[in-house]
Amino acid sequence: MPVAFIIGTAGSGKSLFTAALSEWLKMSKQDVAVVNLDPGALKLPYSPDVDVRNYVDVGDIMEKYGLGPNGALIMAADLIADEIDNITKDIEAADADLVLVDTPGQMELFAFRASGPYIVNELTKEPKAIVYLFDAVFSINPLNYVSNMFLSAAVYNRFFQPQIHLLSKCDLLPEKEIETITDWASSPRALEDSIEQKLEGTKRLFSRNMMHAIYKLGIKFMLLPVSAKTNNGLTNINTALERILTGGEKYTF
Ligand SMILES: Nc1nc2c(ncn2[C@@H]2O[C@H](COP(=O)(O)OP(=O)(O)OP(=O)(O)O)[C@@H](O)[C@H]2O)c(=O)[nH]1
Ligand SMILES: [Mg+2]
Repeated sequence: MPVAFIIGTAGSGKSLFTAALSEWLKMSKQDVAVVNLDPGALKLPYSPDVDVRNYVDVGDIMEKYGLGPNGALIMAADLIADEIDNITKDIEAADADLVLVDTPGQMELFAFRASGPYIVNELTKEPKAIVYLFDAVFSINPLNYVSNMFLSAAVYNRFFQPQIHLLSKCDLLPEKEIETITDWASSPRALEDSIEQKLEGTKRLFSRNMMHAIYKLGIKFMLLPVSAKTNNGLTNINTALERILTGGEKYTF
Protein backbone atom coordinates (compact mmCIF):
# COMPACT_ATOMS: atom_id res chain seq x y z
CA MET A 1 0.00 0.00 0.00
CA PRO A 2 1.24 3.53 -0.75
CA VAL A 3 2.71 5.49 2.15
CA ALA A 4 2.97 9.23 2.86
CA PHE A 5 5.47 10.37 5.51
CA ILE A 6 4.64 13.63 7.26
CA ILE A 7 7.85 15.51 8.09
CA GLY A 8 8.64 18.95 9.48
CA THR A 9 10.46 20.84 12.19
CA ALA A 10 9.30 20.47 15.82
CA GLY A 11 5.80 21.86 16.32
CA SER A 12 5.20 22.52 12.60
CA GLY A 13 1.84 20.75 12.80
CA LYS A 14 2.65 17.19 11.68
CA SER A 15 0.43 15.35 14.13
CA LEU A 16 -2.61 17.59 13.77
CA PHE A 17 -2.29 17.52 9.97
CA THR A 18 -2.09 13.71 10.09
CA ALA A 19 -5.27 13.71 12.18
CA ALA A 20 -7.09 16.17 9.89
CA LEU A 21 -6.16 14.42 6.63
CA SER A 22 -6.98 10.96 7.95
CA GLU A 23 -10.39 12.10 9.22
CA TRP A 24 -11.09 13.88 5.94
CA LEU A 25 -10.12 10.78 3.92
CA LYS A 26 -12.35 8.59 6.09
CA MET A 27 -15.26 10.93 5.43
CA SER A 28 -14.53 10.53 1.71
CA LYS A 29 -14.78 6.74 2.25
CA GLN A 30 -11.08 6.20 1.76
CA ASP A 31 -9.50 3.35 3.70
CA VAL A 32 -6.55 4.93 5.51
CA ALA A 33 -4.29 3.69 8.31
CA VAL A 34 -2.35 6.05 10.56
CA VAL A 35 1.05 5.19 11.99
CA ASN A 36 2.63 7.05 14.90
CA LEU A 37 6.39 6.83 14.51
CA ASP A 38 7.13 9.33 17.28
CA PRO A 39 8.35 7.40 20.36
CA GLY A 40 8.32 10.65 22.36
CA ALA A 41 4.68 11.59 21.69
CA LEU A 42 2.77 12.05 24.95
CA LYS A 43 -0.63 12.83 23.49
CA LEU A 44 -1.80 12.43 19.90
CA PRO A 45 -4.74 14.15 18.18
CA TYR A 46 -5.71 10.82 16.50
CA SER A 47 -5.85 7.17 17.55
CA PRO A 48 -3.05 5.45 15.68
CA ASP A 49 -3.67 2.11 13.96
CA VAL A 50 0.01 1.35 14.45
CA ASP A 51 2.03 2.88 17.30
CA VAL A 52 5.80 2.72 17.67
CA ARG A 53 5.37 3.38 21.39
CA ASN A 54 4.23 -0.24 21.70
CA TYR A 55 7.79 -1.25 20.85
CA VAL A 56 10.01 1.62 21.98
CA ASP A 57 9.48 3.40 25.30
CA VAL A 58 11.49 6.57 25.89
CA GLY A 59 10.92 6.42 29.67
CA ASP A 60 12.31 2.86 29.83
CA ILE A 61 15.33 3.87 27.76
CA MET A 62 16.10 6.80 30.07
CA GLU A 63 16.00 4.52 33.07
CA LYS A 64 17.80 1.54 31.58
CA TYR A 65 20.69 3.49 30.03
CA GLY A 66 20.81 6.45 32.42
CA LEU A 67 20.08 8.91 29.61
CA GLY A 68 18.41 12.31 29.63
CA PRO A 69 15.32 12.94 27.46
CA ASN A 70 17.29 14.00 24.35
CA GLY A 71 19.78 11.15 24.53
CA ALA A 72 16.89 8.73 25.01
CA LEU A 73 15.05 10.14 21.98
CA ILE A 74 18.15 9.69 19.83
CA MET A 75 18.50 6.12 21.02
CA ALA A 76 14.78 5.53 20.50
CA ALA A 77 15.02 6.78 16.91
CA ASP A 78 17.72 4.19 16.24
CA LEU A 79 15.85 1.42 18.05
CA ILE A 80 12.80 1.94 15.82
CA ALA A 81 14.85 0.58 12.92
CA ASP A 82 15.24 -2.73 14.81
CA GLU A 83 11.46 -2.94 15.14
CA ILE A 84 10.82 -2.49 11.44
CA ASP A 85 9.56 -6.09 11.00
CA ASN A 86 6.99 -5.68 13.79
CA ILE A 87 5.86 -2.29 12.50
CA THR A 88 5.57 -3.63 8.96
CA LYS A 89 3.48 -6.57 10.24
CA ASP A 90 1.18 -4.18 12.12
CA ILE A 91 0.77 -2.02 9.02
CA GLU A 92 -0.03 -5.04 6.89
CA ALA A 93 -2.57 -6.19 9.48
CA ALA A 94 -4.27 -2.78 9.27
CA ASP A 95 -4.88 -3.68 5.61
CA ALA A 96 -5.62 -0.13 4.38
CA ASP A 97 -5.32 1.42 0.93
CA LEU A 98 -3.18 4.33 2.10
CA VAL A 99 -0.85 4.74 5.07
CA LEU A 100 -0.09 8.10 6.70
CA VAL A 101 3.03 8.12 8.87
CA ASP A 102 3.42 10.84 11.53
CA THR A 103 7.18 11.15 12.13
CA PRO A 104 9.09 12.12 15.31
CA GLY A 105 8.70 15.65 16.67
CA GLN A 106 12.34 16.60 16.16
CA MET A 107 12.82 16.25 12.44
CA GLU A 108 16.55 15.58 12.68
CA LEU A 109 15.89 12.35 14.59
CA PHE A 110 14.11 10.98 11.56
CA ALA A 111 15.68 12.76 8.60
CA PHE A 112 19.29 13.11 9.64
CA ARG A 113 20.08 9.79 11.27
CA ALA A 114 20.59 6.52 9.43
CA SER A 115 17.36 5.00 10.74
CA GLY A 116 14.94 7.36 8.92
CA PRO A 117 15.92 6.61 5.31
CA TYR A 118 16.26 2.93 6.30
CA ILE A 119 12.69 2.91 7.61
CA VAL A 120 11.35 4.73 4.54
CA ASN A 121 13.06 2.21 2.27
CA GLU A 122 12.11 -0.88 4.23
CA LEU A 123 8.50 -0.06 5.09
CA THR A 124 7.18 -0.55 1.59
CA LYS A 125 8.30 -1.00 -1.98
CA GLU A 126 5.12 0.67 -3.18
CA PRO A 127 4.92 4.37 -4.08
CA LYS A 128 5.91 6.78 -1.32
CA ALA A 129 5.68 10.50 -0.79
CA ILE A 130 7.27 12.89 1.65
CA VAL A 131 4.96 15.65 2.89
CA TYR A 132 7.10 18.48 4.29
CA LEU A 133 5.45 21.12 6.48
CA PHE A 134 6.40 24.80 6.48
CA ASP A 135 4.89 26.53 9.50
CA ALA A 136 3.10 29.59 8.03
CA VAL A 137 3.69 31.83 11.04
CA PHE A 138 7.42 31.07 10.99
CA SER A 139 7.62 31.40 7.18
CA ILE A 140 6.34 34.95 6.99
CA ASN A 141 9.88 36.30 7.24
CA PRO A 142 11.80 35.68 3.96
CA LEU A 143 14.94 34.68 5.90
CA ASN A 144 13.03 32.00 7.80
CA TYR A 145 11.33 30.91 4.59
CA VAL A 146 14.66 30.48 2.80
CA SER A 147 16.10 28.61 5.81
CA ASN A 148 13.15 26.24 5.67
CA MET A 149 13.64 25.76 1.91
CA PHE A 150 17.19 24.77 2.75
CA LEU A 151 16.00 22.25 5.36
CA SER A 152 13.45 20.80 2.96
CA ALA A 153 16.15 20.43 0.29
CA ALA A 154 18.26 18.61 2.90
CA VAL A 155 15.32 16.30 3.61
CA TYR A 156 14.92 15.62 -0.12
CA ASN A 157 18.60 14.77 -0.28
CA ARG A 158 18.10 12.19 2.49
CA PHE A 159 15.13 10.35 1.01
CA PHE A 160 15.06 11.06 -2.74
CA GLN A 161 11.32 10.47 -2.84
CA PRO A 162 8.61 12.63 -4.42
CA GLN A 163 8.09 15.51 -2.01
CA ILE A 164 5.28 18.01 -1.59
CA HIS A 165 5.44 21.07 0.61
CA LEU A 166 2.61 22.34 2.76
CA LEU A 167 2.20 25.73 4.34
CA SER A 168 0.65 24.63 7.64
CA LYS A 169 -1.53 26.59 10.12
CA CYS A 170 -2.82 28.94 7.40
CA ASP A 171 -5.82 29.90 9.55
CA LEU A 172 -3.39 31.89 11.70
CA LEU A 173 -2.47 34.37 8.93
CA PRO A 174 -4.50 36.76 6.76
CA GLU A 175 -5.18 35.55 3.21
CA LYS A 176 -2.85 38.19 1.79
CA GLU A 177 0.15 36.94 3.77
CA ILE A 178 -0.55 33.37 2.65
CA GLU A 179 -0.58 34.52 -0.97
CA THR A 180 2.74 36.30 -0.52
CA ILE A 181 4.37 33.12 0.79
CA THR A 182 2.87 30.80 -1.83
CA ASP A 183 4.01 33.29 -4.51
CA TRP A 184 7.56 32.90 -3.23
CA ALA A 185 7.30 29.17 -3.91
CA SER A 186 6.06 29.60 -7.47
CA SER A 187 8.16 32.61 -8.44
CA PRO A 188 11.85 33.00 -7.52
CA ARG A 189 11.49 36.60 -8.64
CA ALA A 190 8.81 37.29 -6.04
CA LEU A 191 11.00 35.79 -3.34
CA GLU A 192 14.01 37.80 -4.45
CA ASP A 193 11.91 41.01 -4.43
CA SER A 194 10.75 40.32 -0.86
CA ILE A 195 14.31 39.58 0.24
CA GLU A 196 15.39 42.95 -1.19
CA GLN A 197 12.46 44.80 0.41
CA LYS A 198 12.18 43.18 3.82
CA LEU A 199 15.77 42.32 4.71
CA GLU A 200 18.95 44.28 4.90
CA GLY A 201 22.69 43.87 5.40
CA THR A 202 24.05 40.40 6.07
CA LYS A 203 20.57 38.87 6.33
CA ARG A 204 19.70 40.07 2.86
CA LEU A 205 22.97 38.85 1.38
CA PHE A 206 22.75 35.50 3.13
CA SER A 207 19.11 34.90 2.08
CA ARG A 208 19.77 35.87 -1.51
CA ASN A 209 22.83 33.62 -1.81
CA MET A 210 21.14 30.72 -0.08
CA MET A 211 18.10 31.06 -2.31
CA HIS A 212 20.30 31.01 -5.42
CA ALA A 213 22.19 27.99 -4.13
CA ILE A 214 18.92 26.09 -3.63
CA TYR A 215 17.61 27.01 -7.08
CA LYS A 216 20.92 25.84 -8.56
CA LEU A 217 20.14 22.37 -7.22
CA GLY A 218 17.30 22.31 -9.74
CA ILE A 219 14.69 21.09 -7.26
CA LYS A 220 11.29 22.68 -7.29
CA PHE A 221 8.38 21.83 -5.02
CA MET A 222 4.89 23.17 -4.93
CA LEU A 223 3.76 24.83 -1.70
CA LEU A 224 0.14 24.10 -0.82
CA PRO A 225 -1.59 26.07 1.95
CA VAL A 226 -3.48 24.07 4.56
CA SER A 227 -5.16 24.43 7.92
CA ALA A 228 -5.62 21.39 10.10
CA LYS A 229 -8.11 23.44 12.14
CA THR A 230 -10.47 24.45 9.30
CA ASN A 231 -9.52 21.68 6.81
CA ASN A 232 -8.94 24.33 4.15
CA GLY A 233 -6.60 23.03 1.45
CA LEU A 234 -7.07 19.30 2.12
CA THR A 235 -8.74 18.72 -1.26
CA ASN A 236 -5.77 20.12 -3.18
CA ILE A 237 -3.29 18.24 -1.04
CA ASN A 238 -5.13 14.99 -1.57
CA THR A 239 -5.17 15.55 -5.33
CA ALA A 240 -1.39 16.13 -5.27
CA LEU A 241 -0.86 13.00 -3.16
CA GLU A 242 -3.09 10.86 -5.38
CA ARG A 243 -1.12 12.00 -8.40
CA ILE A 244 2.13 10.80 -6.80
CA LEU A 245 0.87 7.65 -5.12
CA THR A 246 -1.75 6.19 -7.48
CA GLY A 247 -1.35 8.12 -10.73
CA GLY A 248 -4.45 10.17 -9.91
CA GLU A 249 -6.81 7.33 -8.89
CA LYS A 250 -8.68 7.13 -5.60
CA TYR A 251 -7.10 4.87 -2.97
CA THR A 252 -10.35 3.03 -2.21
CA PHE A 253 -13.09 2.48 -4.81
N1 LIG B 1 -4.24 27.33 14.43
C1 LIG B 1 -3.66 26.18 14.07
N2 LIG B 1 -2.87 25.53 14.95
C2 LIG B 1 -2.31 24.37 14.55
C3 LIG B 1 -2.51 23.83 13.26
N3 LIG B 1 -1.81 22.68 13.16
C4 LIG B 1 -1.21 22.50 14.35
N4 LIG B 1 -1.50 23.52 15.19
C5 LIG B 1 -1.05 23.69 16.59
O1 LIG B 1 0.37 23.74 16.61
C6 LIG B 1 0.87 23.00 17.73
C7 LIG B 1 1.78 21.87 17.25
O2 LIG B 1 1.01 20.98 16.46
P1 LIG B 1 1.38 19.45 16.30
O3 LIG B 1 0.42 18.87 15.34
O4 LIG B 1 1.52 18.80 17.62
O5 LIG B 1 2.81 19.61 15.62
P2 LIG B 1 3.95 18.50 15.46
O6 LIG B 1 4.79 18.90 14.30
O7 LIG B 1 3.34 17.15 15.44
O8 LIG B 1 4.73 18.73 16.83
P3 LIG B 1 5.80 17.77 17.53
O9 LIG B 1 5.53 16.37 17.11
O10 LIG B 1 5.59 18.01 19.00
O11 LIG B 1 7.11 18.30 17.05
C8 LIG B 1 -0.35 22.49 18.49
O12 LIG B 1 -0.64 23.40 19.50
C9 LIG B 1 -1.45 22.48 17.44
O13 LIG B 1 -2.74 22.67 17.97
C10 LIG B 1 -3.37 24.55 12.35
O14 LIG B 1 -3.59 24.18 11.20
N5 LIG B 1 -3.90 25.72 12.81
MG1 LIG C 1 3.84 15.40 16.53
